Amino acid sequence: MITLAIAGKPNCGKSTFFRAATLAQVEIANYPFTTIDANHGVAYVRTTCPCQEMHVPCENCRDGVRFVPIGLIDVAGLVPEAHLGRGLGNQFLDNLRQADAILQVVDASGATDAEGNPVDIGSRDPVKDIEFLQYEMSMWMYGILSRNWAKLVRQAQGRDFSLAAAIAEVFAGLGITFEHVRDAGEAVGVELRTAGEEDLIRFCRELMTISKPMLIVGNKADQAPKECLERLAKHDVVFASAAGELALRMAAEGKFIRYLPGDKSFTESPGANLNAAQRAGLAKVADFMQTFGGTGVQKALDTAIFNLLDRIVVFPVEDEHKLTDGKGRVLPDAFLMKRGSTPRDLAYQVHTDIGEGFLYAIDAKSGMRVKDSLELKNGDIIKIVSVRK
Ligand SMILES: Nc1nc2c(ncn2[C@@H]2O[C@H](COP(=O)(O)OP(=O)(O)OP(=O)(O)O)[C@@H](O)[C@H]2O)c(=O)[nH]1
Ligand SMILES: [Mg+2]
Repeated sequence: MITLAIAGKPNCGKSTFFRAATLAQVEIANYPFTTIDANHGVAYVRTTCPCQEMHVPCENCRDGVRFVPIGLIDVAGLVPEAHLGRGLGNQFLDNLRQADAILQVVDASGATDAEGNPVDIGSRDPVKDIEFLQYEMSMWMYGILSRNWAKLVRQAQGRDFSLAAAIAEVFAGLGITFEHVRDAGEAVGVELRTAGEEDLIRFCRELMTISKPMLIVGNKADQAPKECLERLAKHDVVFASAAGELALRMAAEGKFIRYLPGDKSFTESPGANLNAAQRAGLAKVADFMQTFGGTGVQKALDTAIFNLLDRIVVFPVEDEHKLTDGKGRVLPDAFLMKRGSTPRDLAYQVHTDIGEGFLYAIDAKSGMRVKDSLELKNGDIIKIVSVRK
């Protein structure tokens, strides 16, 4: 499953974000290192279900809103110099290796210092929190590279041996490929074989950026002073109130309100017995949503998957008329495919056997057989015809 990791300094609201997105019971508290072991859960990205457009009855969406599962990891807090073992050290950087992309949560309200200790709201410049994670991750990679460097260079003296291929092998566990290494090498523009420490650090930074895309989430925006918001807004940031989203998700679970994650507003359920404190809390969240166009949590997840990782949603079916699978379930699956994928890629994603036996595909919306080279579009419903089942 495509997976995002939530990373950032301690106490910025990572677990609150995680809990809001997964409703898993994880610990939240206003001090650093509340989370020690990474939490793994399932979150969802939001898309339009094609059932309404196609006029078919569907049990896999909510009023035409479809939620597609992704993996989410809540990583322990990282402090400056984590790569040297400070704070909880390196093992948490290791957690990030399983992720396709990273949500970097920063405390937009400037209410926590570099180490995550509570300070007065607005007293820490939140922009300072952006830089350090990328630095820590690059330095961590550099540490791995430099430990292996002498051996790699020695090996690369043999003929027909590519240093880039060997570097890719060292970082294979991080999902780094030969192409990533080649592109990063080209971007820094130095001959790696003879590169010095500074160039290798720059190379690692480039490699990190290419292989682990990051989205910055400006959390606690609900209590952020205007100045902090303005400073952060100069960067590419999704503002959020994870605490607000959590309150809404719990209220919706309890049927007090009608709210789907990612909605721009919510409504109170008729007859909901809210007390004054609950009502005041929800009113605050409503204000925030009005200013920011929602709580930002769903937006962050969607932006990471659809923009950063460039995915589209495709619905495979077995019956192109009823839009069902073999068991008669309407639009049972939704796949997050890389943009540019073809029907054959989809066939492989459904099952290797189906991919290997791929004959052709039918676009259920048009009812037409489509070319092998067709680029799938977001929202496509595709029947795969394969010699294998
Ligand atoms: N105002 C406000 N407070 C928040 C928000 N999100 C989290 N908090 C508070 O920030 C504190 C830290 O939240 P956690 O979710 O435990 O933070 P964390 O990043 O997981 O912390 P560590 O596990 O210690 O690294 C708690 O007191 C939360 O209630 C938010 O969106 N707005
Ligand atoms: Mg935590």
